[in-house]
Amino acid sequence: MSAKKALITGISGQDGSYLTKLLLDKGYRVFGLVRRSVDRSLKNLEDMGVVDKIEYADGDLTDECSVMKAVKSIRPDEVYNLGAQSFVGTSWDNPILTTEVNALGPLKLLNALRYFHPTARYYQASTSEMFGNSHDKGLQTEQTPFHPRSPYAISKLYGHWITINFRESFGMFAVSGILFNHESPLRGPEFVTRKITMGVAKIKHGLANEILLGNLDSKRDWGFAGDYVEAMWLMLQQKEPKDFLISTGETHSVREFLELAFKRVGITDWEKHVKIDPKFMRPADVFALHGHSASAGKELGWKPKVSFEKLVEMMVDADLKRVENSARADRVVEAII
Ligand code: NAP
Ligand code: F7E
Repeated sequence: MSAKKALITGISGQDGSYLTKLLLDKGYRVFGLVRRSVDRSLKNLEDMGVVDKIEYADGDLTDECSVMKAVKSIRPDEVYNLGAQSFVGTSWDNPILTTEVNALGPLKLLNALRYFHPTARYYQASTSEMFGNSHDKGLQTEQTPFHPRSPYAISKLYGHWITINFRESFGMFAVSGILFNHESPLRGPEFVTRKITMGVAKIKHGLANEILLGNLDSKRDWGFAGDYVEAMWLMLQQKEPKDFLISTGETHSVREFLELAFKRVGITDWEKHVKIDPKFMRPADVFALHGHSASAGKELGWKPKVSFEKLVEMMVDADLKRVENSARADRVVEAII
């Protein structure tokens, strides 16, 4: 039997890199939709050791032709739509771009599948941001009403509903995963966890003195990206298409993240190194996310493996290594010039 084909948009991002590794290990042929850029940096895929094992298709989620061409030529068994303008903060500065990519992107992809390859199974990367500050006794479940608080969350809500609509209208196997925050050493540097672990590593090595942050009381249900991509794959292996909420069931504040990250490098008086900069406060923040993913446990047999503490340690250790390696590289350059 020939290998299953998976098409991943957003393959160069954090989740795309972990998912690629997972699928290649399972024997899939992995195709990645990649948009043109000046340096074509596929750093995350290099770090994951998979950059040469992917078949690339030129394309952009804002360009319908490129999406149709990819679908028609690859005819994938599974499509994972991870491509997005994924940074909530930027979505207030670039709301139209955010909407074009995050809302119309899934529509273009679903439409291409509907007309050219309707048997493909489709995964939509939905988000806990869609809940905003809405909760049921402090928790978010699949039944919690949505109340998006940013252009990002609103664009993702469109992606979520259009996925459900194509499933209900055309009988397509199209599902949406409502994933809570998930992090890793490959997390983009603008997100609060990576911003902290990079800052901590630099402070430890005397290369910086402080980290500038916004709302330290904000709480998130933080998991490990490697665990979460398994849930995406499991969702496409089910008999019936169904949406699932994916979370760890634990919630922690930015403050707690800071405390653990500094503790990892032996710094206990961490408050000395953190300054509040109003620039990093959001016009409308989501204050506390705490997911209840019981259905994923029961029906997918999914549960997170990496704890919050281990996640923080893993991220700090990776950034310490990066800082040490770049300091070493600088010393080599200094010795040469
Ligand atoms: P990420 O690291 O920011 O990656 C985003 C990816 O989208 C990158 O590969 C980027 O490509 C691609 N992209 C951006 N604009 C595009 C466009 N116009 N056309 C095609 N591709 C485009 O995001 P992530 O953390 O891996 O998240 C993956 C998905 O899950 C996203 O949809 C995100 O919104 C969603 N999500 C994430 C989380 C989380 O906590 N990580 C939680 C819930 C949902 P370039 O390299 O070219 O920029
Ligand atoms: O912010 C607070 C900030 O940018 C987390 C994306 O993957 O997860 C991510 O979105 C919290 C917020 O992630 C800073 O106000 C304080 O309350 O790391 P973040 P996010 O906004 O939760 C969801 C599920 C997604 O779907 C998104 O794609 O931390 N915070 N100080 C800060 N945040 C940042 N970025 N920078 C700060 O200085």
